[in-house]
Amino acid sequence: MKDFRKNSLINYVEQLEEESVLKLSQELLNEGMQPLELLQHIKEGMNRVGELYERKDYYIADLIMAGLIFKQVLELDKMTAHFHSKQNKKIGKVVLGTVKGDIHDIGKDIVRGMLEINGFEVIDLGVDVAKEIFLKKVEEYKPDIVGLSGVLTYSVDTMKEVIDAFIEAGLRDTIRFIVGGNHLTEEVCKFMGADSYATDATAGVLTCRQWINDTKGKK
Ligand code: B12
Repeated sequence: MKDFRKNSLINYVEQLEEESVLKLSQELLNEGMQPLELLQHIKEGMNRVGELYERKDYYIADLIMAGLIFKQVLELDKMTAHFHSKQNKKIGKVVLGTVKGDIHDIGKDIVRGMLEINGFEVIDLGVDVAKEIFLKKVEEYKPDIVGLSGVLTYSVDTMKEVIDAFIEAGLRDTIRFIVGGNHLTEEVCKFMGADSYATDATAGVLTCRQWINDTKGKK
């Protein structure tokens, strides 16, 4: 029964059935499903939307609709409580942003929420962020970690450009870089010169916590 409803949810997302997605999400949360599990199912539906777009069965308007549905799920009370509650005691500081040329922000916003509930202060620079802005904000806020988000293939090059700009400015050794996006791999991470990568928020936040626990950052 549980699997049936989980599959229904994924199908509703794929079919962009906004009302059904929201209704079933709310029901599943009320019945005790954990926000992180719900997130995984919605994400699976989004992947299918992406595949339909790639096959040209869906258009850009469908991607926009999928994005709007996802954002509404994140605004359900139990999701907001999970992803947006801030801890008073701060364990570290992260400058986070989606790199230039990329305006996808759903994943970044989830990462921000999860970092915050794990005690990080997050300076969120938004989307389409130029390397100069990352440099300026790092000099201003002196974070432990910089998180770069990007889900487009060409964002890999842009992320590398950001890290290269820090090397040129002589600031690379003062911080750790974590890059995130569901197409990233160990190999790509090495190519960019990042310290780590994550294809989901939970793994990324765990890495950030380990860095703080192990060495209190590189500073
Ligand atoms: C919704 C969506 C959109 C929406 C975005 C709305 C928004 N506010 O974000 C809109 C309509 C704007 C959009 C536009 C485009 N999109 Co789009 N989009 C998607 C879609 C369907 C879902 C993305 C999403 O939100 N996923 C859910 C989130 C939760 O997952 P996530 O982003 O991966 O984030 C998780 C992890 O990656 C990780 N993470 C992410 N960032 C970070 C950062 C750090 C530091 C860490 C630790 C972890 C981390 O944690 C997150 C949570 O677990 C994807 C398909 C897909 N499979 O992802 C296509 C997809 C990403 N889009 C695609 C394309 C092609 C486009 C357009 C170029 C289309 C066009 N012709 O205009 C434009 C590009 C616009 C631009 N310049 O950025 C392609 C990219 C292909 C490629 N290989 O480059 C995809 C893969 C679809 C496809 N299969 O073809 N899109």
